[in-house]
Amino acid sequence: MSTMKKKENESRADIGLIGLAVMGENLALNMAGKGWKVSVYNRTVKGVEEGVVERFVEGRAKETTIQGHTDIASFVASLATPRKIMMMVRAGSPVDELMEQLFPLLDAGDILIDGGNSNYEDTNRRVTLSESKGFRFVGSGVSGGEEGALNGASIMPGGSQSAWSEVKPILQSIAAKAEDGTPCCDWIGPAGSGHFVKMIHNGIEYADMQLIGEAYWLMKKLLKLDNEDMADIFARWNTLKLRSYLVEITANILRHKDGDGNYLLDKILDAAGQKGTGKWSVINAMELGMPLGVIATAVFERSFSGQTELRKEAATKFDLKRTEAVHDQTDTVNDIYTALYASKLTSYAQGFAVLQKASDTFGWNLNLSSIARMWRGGCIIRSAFLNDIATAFAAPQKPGNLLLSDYFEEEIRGVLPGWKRVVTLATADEIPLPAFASALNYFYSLTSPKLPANLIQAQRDYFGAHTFERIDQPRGVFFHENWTGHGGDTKSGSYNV
Ligand code: NBP
Repeated sequence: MSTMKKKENESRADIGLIGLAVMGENLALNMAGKGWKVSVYNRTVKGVEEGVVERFVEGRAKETTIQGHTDIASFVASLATPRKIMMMVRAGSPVDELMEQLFPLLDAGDILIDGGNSNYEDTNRRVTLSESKGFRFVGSGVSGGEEGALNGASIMPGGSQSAWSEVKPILQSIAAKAEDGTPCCDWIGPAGSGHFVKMIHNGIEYADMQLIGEAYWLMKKLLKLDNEDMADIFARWNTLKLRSYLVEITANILRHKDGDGNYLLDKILDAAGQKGTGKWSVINAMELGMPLGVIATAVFERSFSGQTELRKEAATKFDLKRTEAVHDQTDTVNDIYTALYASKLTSYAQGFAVLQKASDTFGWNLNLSSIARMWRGGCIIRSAFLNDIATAFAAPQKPGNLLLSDYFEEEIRGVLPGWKRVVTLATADEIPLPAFASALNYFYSLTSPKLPANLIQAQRDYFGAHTFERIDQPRGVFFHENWTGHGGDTKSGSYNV
């Protein structure tokens, strides 16, 4: 590049950002605050969203150097090469539409970054498409909501490897910093791996929220604690091993009063919504043949919560005694703490096992310890025990399952009695706690050298000639039994899903 061209390039913006909704605006302000020259663009839909760019540049961005563009070509031209363009638009077809508009305006080596919640398979496709045209594509999960976008998010980039050194200084500067000062952003791996990791992050978030909900419900229904008592308990837990953003905000939510002086939480309808990343986590775990029961339970419980009329009707038909028993409050609260800790751990163990399986299946070479470190700050599931998880996965002998690492094996040993007591107590007192129970049952299955699947396989062979392996023969040798005496010897084709 000639000196003149170099100078021209230096005067241009370091990064461009497209999509000025809540995430895009705050990320742009975060970047500008870190000293980067930022250009922004938002499509203008006449009569609907007219003036989005002007409103931002004249409003929140007024005191900054952020340049606004209402024309995509002038936006692209304002960027230093290789161009770095971050898209913060609605996931799905908007990303493809935007890419089609951008492609003719780009030069070889330019980098598109999709920071939205895209499906990782879309990102696989977009990386391949962009690279086939000589461009680079980074699919990056961003977690932390509005607050994280402005003050530091957890950022999970993957895709075109050669883009990492170019985007790393910018992305790491706007990422949250863990307590040891490390940025919560590092390279995840090729193709759609960044979005896959973000998806599992969100799945874990669903499970964390369901488990905290069950802990709250047990204290309310089983122990009849009031909101202030429960807020104190969650606040105390937030100083212990359960220290995390979600536990912290739960204490705040429990104390929050409405305008009339009553607790707002008690007035909120018990019907939880969802946007889909929990569901995607479960679908993908199923595709990979991996158990992800705690997250699946959390997703199904959100669906169930929406069936309010059905639940009301069922409650009138079954007069369950519910919560008549009196339990020692201190002991039971301690047991709920241990059950929440153990169930959370189980959910993380399942989530990380899915990541490992995806890594092996797709050849991503994921670093689970680094992923755990990236989730320590900025994101919704940030928590103290991610330090212990990162350490467990950094061990020279990587555990086959998180719960089997030396540290967590000891932890589970310590909390198992309380975990069992809580599940037993609530079941007997007819209080639903599906995620706690699912987690405990996963642990029981995990630690069972034998399971009743011999019977399932026998049934499959009985009705469908699906064959079985025998314990007295090597693995991989399949047998078929003529169970009824009048079946034939023909076996069904065997395949696994
Ligand atoms: P939204 O997901 O609501 O998306 C709105 C933005 O997308 C607007 O700038 C809109 O432009 C733009 N857009 C749409 Br819709 N269709 C477009 C198209 N065909 N071409 C160009 N632009 C288009 O915004 P958000 O809540 O800020 O989220 C942005 C991304 O980040 C999403 O993928 C989201 O899932 C993800 N995310 C959100 C959060 C959160 O807490 N909100 C957290 C983490 C990740 P317009 O102004 O012209 O309509």
